[in-house]
Amino acid sequence: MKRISLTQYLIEEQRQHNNIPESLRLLTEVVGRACKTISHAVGKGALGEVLGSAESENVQGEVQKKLDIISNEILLEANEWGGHLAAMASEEMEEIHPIPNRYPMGEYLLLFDPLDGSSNIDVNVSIGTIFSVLKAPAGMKNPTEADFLQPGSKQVLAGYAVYGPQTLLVLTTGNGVQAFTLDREMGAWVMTQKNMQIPADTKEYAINASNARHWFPPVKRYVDELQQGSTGPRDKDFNMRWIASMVADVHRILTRGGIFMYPADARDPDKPGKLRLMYEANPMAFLVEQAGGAATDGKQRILDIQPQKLHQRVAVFLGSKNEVERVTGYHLQ
Ligand code: AHM
Ligand code: MG
Repeated sequence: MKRISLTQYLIEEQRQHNNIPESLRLLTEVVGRACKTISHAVGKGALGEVLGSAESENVQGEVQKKLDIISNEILLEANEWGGHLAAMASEEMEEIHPIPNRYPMGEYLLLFDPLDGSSNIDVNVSIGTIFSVLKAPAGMKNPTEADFLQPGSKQVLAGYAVYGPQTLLVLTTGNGVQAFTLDREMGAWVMTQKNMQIPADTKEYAINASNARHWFPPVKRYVDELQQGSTGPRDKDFNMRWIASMVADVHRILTRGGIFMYPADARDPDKPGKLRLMYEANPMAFLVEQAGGAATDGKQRILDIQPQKLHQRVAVFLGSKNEVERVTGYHLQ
């Protein structure tokens, strides 16, 4: 099989479709390089003394793991000096991070969850990095949080790296979803899946069922029907998977279909779900739609939501189209 590197893919994509300006391509390569460095740190585990908690909390009040902080630093340092970005924002930082004055200011805004699936870090289960790129508003001089508050439909690039048995980089620039595997000997991203497609139907669902008692009626109804299997209204048996790393769950869905749910629930009306809109739900929704799937918050398309805050949370239903439409329909009835 002819090997196509990330660089070659991006250049050919630009030639054929004119959808990846040079600065976006270079920015993508920098993010890919940072993910290689994170993959290396993750792979060292206890030998690199990177496991365990740090003594700090992030903006969401969650205890930070050492690897959360290391990965955040790696992404900031890699992306600061290239001249492609105006500012960055991260799950691990309360405020946005404008590019320091000593470097030229570029035209893009980068958002990331540097290490998603933190609860899996210390137990050697797949974790990942999620990223999203927006264009800075025209005429912007000093970037502020308000410049980031654009709906997900404005993303020009989104993707994730998953650090599992293999390290993969999966991305979209709005022309399908491609996956690259890290060739560890060569240090290169090599394309291994082109145009990933999510089947419209599935027999697999993913939800943290320990929250069942808090679910609202539409989610209860939907999951209850799945669990009745071939003796219930769905007439078929469903299987469940829950990795508790969104990247790994979404990667499975991009590979073989399925529905992923992190609903809002009755616990806290001010906290709709657990996942963050701008650097978790939006990039995943862009990828899933580009692979023929659907992504909603139960009522509307995630990519249409106008963000109010950088760290805003959102309910998430994504994956195989017919299932996402069904559970969304139950919410709208
Ligand atoms: P994190 O960004 O702090 O790691 O939290 C996000 C993760 C997702 O990767 C995953 O889908 C979810 O939290 C798992 O939540 P739970 O602990 O309820 O299973
Ligand atoms: Mg995270």
